[in-house]
Amino acid sequence: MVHNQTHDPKIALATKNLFANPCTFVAGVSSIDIIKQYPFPEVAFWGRSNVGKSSLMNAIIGSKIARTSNTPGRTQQLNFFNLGDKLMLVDMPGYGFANVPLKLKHEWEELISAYLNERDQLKRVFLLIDARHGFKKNDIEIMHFLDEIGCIYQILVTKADKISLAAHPKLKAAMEEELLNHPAARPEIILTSVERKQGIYELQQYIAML
Ligand SMILES: Nc1nc2c(ncn2[C@@H]2O[C@H](COP(=O)(O)OP(=O)(O)O)[C@@H](O)[C@H]2O)c(=O)[nH]1
Ligand SMILES: [Mg+2]
Repeated sequence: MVHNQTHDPKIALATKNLFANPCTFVAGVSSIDIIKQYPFPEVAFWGRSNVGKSSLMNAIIGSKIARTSNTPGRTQQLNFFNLGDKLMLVDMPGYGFANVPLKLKHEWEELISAYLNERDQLKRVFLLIDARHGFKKNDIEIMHFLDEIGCIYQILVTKADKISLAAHPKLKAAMEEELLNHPAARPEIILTSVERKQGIYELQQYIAML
């Protein structure tokens, strides 16, 4: 949202420089043991399947990432994308197939748990929420899990174009109220739409400032 954008020329330049870098697919890993340690910071994108993770990552990177991000079979891996040896973007496996309560029992859930608990480079988890649905039960479960392990996360609303502009403040207010129950959540919410290119630059700035 425009009002959250900063016009500080230093931040604008840092943002421009960071996202001018080429982005390359590094690896998809399914075991914590084979996750290489890279010296640069990481941000991870998480959310229900189909929430718009790949689309949003593509939007902030440009089209350079698109070819590899959505390859079938990589859905239960952590996918690492290297942005110019400056930053690693991590595409996490989506959750919420059917309405099964989340139990961290499957192999890939253990992978996620180990990754979130142990990864020193991880600077921020972005938790994506579909504007049409708001927080679902399994989103709340994930948030409690992140609170428990003390993993700082930031809510990004996706597909903001799918609800009316008039509904934006109401959605935000309801979500902000829920966030009061979540100590590891950053209080601010960024509304995004890949369709309308809304919130993309704001998110780039946020990442550059990390
Ligand atoms: N209208 C609209 N559709 C979107 C937006 N972002 C993603 N989508 C659509 O949502 C679907 C799932 O997106 P995808 O990025 O594959 O979700 P992922 O499973 O979380 O990686 C695709 O059909 C996208 O085109 C958006 O901002 N607006
Ligand atoms: Mg995807």
